[in-house]
Amino acid sequence: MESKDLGTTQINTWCPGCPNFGILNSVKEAIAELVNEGKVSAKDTALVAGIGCHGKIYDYLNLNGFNGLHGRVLPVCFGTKLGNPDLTVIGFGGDGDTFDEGVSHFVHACRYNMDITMMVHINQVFALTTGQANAITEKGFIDGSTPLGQGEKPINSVLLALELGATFVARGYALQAPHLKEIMKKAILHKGFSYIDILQPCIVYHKHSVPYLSKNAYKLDETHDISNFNQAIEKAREWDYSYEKDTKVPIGIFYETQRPTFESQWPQLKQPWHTVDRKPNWDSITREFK
Ligand SMILES: Cc1ncc(C[n+]2csc(CCOP(=O)(O)OP(=O)(O)O)c2C)c(N)n1
Ligand code: SF4
Repeated sequence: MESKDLGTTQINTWCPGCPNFGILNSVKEAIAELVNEGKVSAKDTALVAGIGCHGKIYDYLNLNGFNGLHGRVLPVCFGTKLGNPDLTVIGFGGDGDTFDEGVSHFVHACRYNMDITMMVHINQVFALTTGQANAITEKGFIDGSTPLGQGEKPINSVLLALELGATFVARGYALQAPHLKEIMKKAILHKGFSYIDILQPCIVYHKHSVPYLSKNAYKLDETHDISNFNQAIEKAREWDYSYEKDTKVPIGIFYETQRPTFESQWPQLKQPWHTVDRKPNWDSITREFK
């Protein structure tokens, strides 16, 4: 398989130069490589997307899936995985989608450790609706909805995922696509809940993040021990999603550990639903009511 086989004929309506193209190319290459390595099957990969600029990725990937409601990527991922645990389930959310409308689902996804991968496009605004501040926007950000400046500090999404117990936590940068692709491959293969925080600066409504991130993003190297939780927390605290100071922004895998997945702990799920014989014997079921 070539990555172009995962493309579609839909007209792409992202702004020319949007870093979402980097995410699209990375995920196509990651999945094509995993298919060629015999590690996943494209036919058994299910894609779930939210509503927003990020959600359009659903139209541009030739995979099965479901484009759901704003903020509800994770519940659809859960249902898909529970319906057929053999599927490789990948969710794409916006930062507003995931940390505003859908934040409670994120909390429980990290706790549950269901075997799914969640990729969140971090552009620090509600981009599709023209750039309002969201839960990851830095304090002081001025736009039409916050003309006097955003008052609250942003959520540190990597730190949140770690504290909530996600078993794979990483950050990628959409403008460093080969590095992002490698993170995606590892996240998809990880058994448990994988979270990737993907820095995806919106070049229309949050354009100051491009020069900042391009200058300050640096790759975690082998001195970072991904099995060390405290080190991961320390790295996550290096950048607080603000732009006041010139702070280094780590990208790469922060943390990976193993613990039982949600689906492995429920005896009812040991036999996947999709293999159950669904031809009920109506006579015996209704006999006592006759
Ligand atoms: C429940 C609900 N609330 C609000 C909206 C309106 N809405 C559509 S897209 C969007 C912004 C999406 O922002 P984000 O999730 O950050 O994704 P981005 O566009 O930045 O990729 C909003 C608020 C909606 N469709 N549904
Ligand atoms: S509005 Fe921003 S996030 Fe949306 S397509 Fe344009 S550049 Fe990308």
